[in-house]
Amino acid sequence: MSYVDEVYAMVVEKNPAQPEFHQAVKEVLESLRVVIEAHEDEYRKDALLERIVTPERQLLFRVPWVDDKGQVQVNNGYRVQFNSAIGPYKGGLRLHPSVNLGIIKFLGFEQIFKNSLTGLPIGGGKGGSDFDPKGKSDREVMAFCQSFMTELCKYIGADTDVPAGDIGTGAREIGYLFGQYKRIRGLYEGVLTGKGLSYGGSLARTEATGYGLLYLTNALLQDHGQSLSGKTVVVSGAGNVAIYAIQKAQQLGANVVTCSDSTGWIYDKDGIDVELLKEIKEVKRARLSEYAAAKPSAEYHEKKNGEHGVWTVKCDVALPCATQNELDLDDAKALVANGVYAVCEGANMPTTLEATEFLQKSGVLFVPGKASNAGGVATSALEMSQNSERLSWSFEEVDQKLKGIMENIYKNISAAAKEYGMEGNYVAGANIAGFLKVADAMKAQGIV
Ligand code: NDP
Ligand code: 2IT
Repeated sequence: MSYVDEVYAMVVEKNPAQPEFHQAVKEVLESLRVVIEAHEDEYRKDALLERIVTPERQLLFRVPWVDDKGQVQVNNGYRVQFNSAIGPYKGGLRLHPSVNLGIIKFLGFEQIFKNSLTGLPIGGGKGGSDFDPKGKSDREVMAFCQSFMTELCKYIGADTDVPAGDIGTGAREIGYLFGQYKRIRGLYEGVLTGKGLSYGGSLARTEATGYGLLYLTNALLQDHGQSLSGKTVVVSGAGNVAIYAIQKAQQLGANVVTCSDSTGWIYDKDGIDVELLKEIKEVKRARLSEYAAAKPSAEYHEKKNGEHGVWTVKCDVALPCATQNELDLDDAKALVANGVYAVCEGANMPTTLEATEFLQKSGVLFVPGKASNAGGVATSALEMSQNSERLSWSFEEVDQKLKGIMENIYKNISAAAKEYGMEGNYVAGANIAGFLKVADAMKAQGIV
């Protein structure tokens, strides 16, 4: 058996019941096959692959908190410190009932290569909890965040591990987490990113993942002699990534006709009204059905099992920005039948392996999340730089740097794919380019 196949079999055996983690590892290892085979003896002797698929440290902890009725609730807390070869662990905290160790490991593993692609000195990590902020009062969310940080604060710090937002963790949660860290550790430092602007946050971090996705998509289209102007775009999700992806796509001249949440989806032929969407999702924390109630041009479709939602809408560009495995083979077939030109992932691993393969074989330009959604974590790294030098840069300065980073990522993944004989395969390009830097740093640092 080849080294790549052996390591994948080992991952499946040693990490039972973690299908998302297996999926993420499989995608990366398949892409690396050509690189590994060229240096198989050296990598095997150093157990490089075994080390890269094994987290440096996994923290699992109890998070007890008291709800508004006086009842004690208990959630699971996680932080997986996956790889620190190129910098302190960096990655978000997900708060969603579906969170388990396998999900956090898949996200942490992806983060290693994504962070490497940014060109900035950040290692890979991820954390979170099965706590569901939906429907909770602000006090309940604060109680949870304080309890979560009371344990987590022992293991993180501005130079060791710097968490941030992800699904269910936005500005409110980051504020409560930061307050508790400062209170217990007595340190005013950049231990979290995505902070509010009044206490060390960076301008443009809120917009960064969505804007970055569009900067990369724009670079991709330009490289193929196209532009976003006049293109029809479908977006899934209605959270942080989706909202600012829609906004930037519109600024670049596209017509964005869909968005979705966990209960249903919107088709608005006149184009999504971002201000209305922000009011419903960021301020009222309400359901998308309210969008259609407020805007006559919009249709609301309740989510049903087996229904393919936004992917059935005819479009030129599709941007999945909600969650993992939200775009399956049937969705990919529907997109191709409707003539889709490019799919760029805003979420982490939103496209199944079968769907990815089908899109690529059908000639659709496909960019994986670890490249196209890296603008969020890249801007987090810019927030860390600003915190270290105790300065704040202007919106324009951060936004310009973000744009440069995304264009550079596109250039690098494109060049890596070409160099290894897979021109246009951006999955391979992203995995190879991300891996080579981490592997080089791991080799230089010896067996640790
Ligand atoms: P948010 O919590 O702000 O928004 C998530 C959106 O996706 C919401 O509209 C939510 O619906 C929907 N959603 C979440 N889970 C499900 C599900 N199981 N089924 C259907 N819909 C779902 O999260 P973000 O926008 O921050 O994150 C979206 C994706 O982008 C995730 O994959 C995340 O890992 C990734 N990402 C985020 C970055 C960031 O900086 N925030 C950076 C890079 C990647 P509802 O409104 O009903 O909750
Ligand atoms: O998936 C991601 O890259 C994020 N959720 C952002 C991580 C970060 O540290 O900003």
